[in-house]
Amino acid sequence: MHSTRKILLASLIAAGSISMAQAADINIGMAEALSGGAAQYGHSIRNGFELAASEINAAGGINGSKIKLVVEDEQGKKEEAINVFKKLIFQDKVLMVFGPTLSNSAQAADPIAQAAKTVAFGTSNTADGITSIGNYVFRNSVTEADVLPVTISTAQRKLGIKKVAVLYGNDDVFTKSGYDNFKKALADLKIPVTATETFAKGDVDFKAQLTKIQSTHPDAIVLSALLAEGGPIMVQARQLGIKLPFIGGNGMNSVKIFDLAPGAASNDLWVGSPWSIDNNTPENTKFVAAYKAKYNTAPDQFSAQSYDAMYIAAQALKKVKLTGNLAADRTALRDALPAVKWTGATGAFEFTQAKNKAGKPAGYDAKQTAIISVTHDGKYII
Ligand code: 1QQ
Repeated sequence: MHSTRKILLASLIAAGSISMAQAADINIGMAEALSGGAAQYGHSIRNGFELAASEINAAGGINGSKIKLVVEDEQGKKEEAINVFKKLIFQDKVLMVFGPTLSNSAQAADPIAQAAKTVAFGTSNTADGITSIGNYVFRNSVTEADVLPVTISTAQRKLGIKKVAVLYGNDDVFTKSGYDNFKKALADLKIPVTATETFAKGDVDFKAQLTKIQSTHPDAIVLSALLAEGGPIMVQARQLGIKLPFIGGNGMNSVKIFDLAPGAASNDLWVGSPWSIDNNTPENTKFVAAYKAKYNTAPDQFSAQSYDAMYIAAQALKKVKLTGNLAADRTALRDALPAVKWTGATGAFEFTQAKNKAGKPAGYDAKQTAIISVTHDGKYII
């Protein structure tokens, strides 16, 4: 080798830029909503993945291989989620796919991954039934079924609510599942419902539903919504003079609510999640600082979930001996995932097996405890 080339090569090796026996990259697909109404969540999710991947790669990668994220925008639409899952799995030949953002899209796209025996790992899918699709479907997002009973009982205890009105989106898998679980939790706690009102994706005027709700004099409004509708709902409620607390699901658990419903409009919103920015464990403190340094803004639970998910996948990958046979490697990764235990930004995490509709073992859900917080002056307070 030419001596100057040799020196250049040696200095690159010394700088850690390349290694003598550089292993192939591990391609991981990411299908998230990066445009459209659900992009409010998708951008945070992408940031979390990219931060974790860059940390893992900087620390030497996975047994010498670097993680390479193959990013696709599924636009928060189920048809697009199907398209990009197909592209990532069959064209890009990724080892596994993270996403999609909404349960609505996951219900449509995850069967593609299941049929192709490729892991689909959701970090923000909380509706019932997603992991019943099959044994290649994983999520680290805690379900509405697990969180909402805790949110309702905490709000009942702390606010002394005796009766509530319910408002929900009836054309989305997540908002409908949230409604089902709210309804069950309210019945279990014997809290009467004064009115049940609905809306659809893309609606902008909620005054008719809110006025009806107001006339039934509830103590709180239980809201199963995504941010695109949930933000305007809170604004219009306050405009109508409704100062009641709102009790929301995962869709309302984002700092974006403070932009969409500015000032006092977003006050008194109760939500549950395993993650809080104020949780000062060493893992979360490190995550929050690294996120702020990289993105110049504070993280939210969506970025915390995706950040942890990348580390969870990395723990499984470290145990897998990749052979280069894609089908075998995809299955080996699936087989290694269920045993992963990880303490990250969202606290201690492990998987729990989900069942399909016939009661047979299927995919894997998150086993984590929710913390309930309430918004006040642009902050979630525990
Ligand atoms: C789901 C959700 C949404 C709030 C994700 C952004 O939890 O669709 O399941």
